[in-house]
Amino acid sequence: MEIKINNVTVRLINDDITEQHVDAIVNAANSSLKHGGGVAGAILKKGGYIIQEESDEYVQKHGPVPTGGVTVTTAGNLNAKYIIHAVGPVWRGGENNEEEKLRSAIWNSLKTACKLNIKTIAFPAISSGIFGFPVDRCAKIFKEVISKFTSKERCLDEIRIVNIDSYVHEVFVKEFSCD
Ligand code: AR6
Repeated sequence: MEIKINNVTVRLINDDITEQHVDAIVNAANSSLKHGGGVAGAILKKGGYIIQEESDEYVQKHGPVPTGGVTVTTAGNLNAKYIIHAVGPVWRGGENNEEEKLRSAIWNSLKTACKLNIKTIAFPAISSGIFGFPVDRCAKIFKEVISKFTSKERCLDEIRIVNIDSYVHEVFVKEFSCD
């Protein structure tokens, strides 16, 4: 599915995010940047251990990345220039600012992409896997943040949201299809 939001192309793709050819791939990371399963595991497997090494160096120097925050490493063997590691919230029932923290993780990723002067970015559905964030709320928040961001900043040409799981993909398609 492809739509325009404030003149930016938004593409929803049912695929492995590590197969994308974009300037930056966003990782669904944890605060200690210990890349385990899900998207993080796939990025490490295909991108190479250099991504974990750079992540470890960052944490040693600056400490853990706060929830809602991001940091950047190179992308190793992936078809991208950068990995933007975004730390989404663990879902704990919704009363712990989870939605706000997910908004920050997406917003900070977009802001970082603009600072890096890049044009295309691919997002996973941050927090909606191992971290248990409800998929429909996650899709709503993505749409809301992308709309708000692109109404202010014109730096990006294309934003992709890529999910390997066809159910999650369909939930996003439904959300982005309605006004
Ligand atoms: N490509 C595209 N989407 C994927 C892929 C892939 N290769 N793999 C999973 N998804 P998750 P989180 C989807 O668990 O919930 C790791 O251990 C998946 O269907 O990767 O933020 C980290 O190190 C789901 O919709 O991220 C953290 O500790 C979405 O991507 C923790 O998991 C996000 O799932 C982060 O958990």
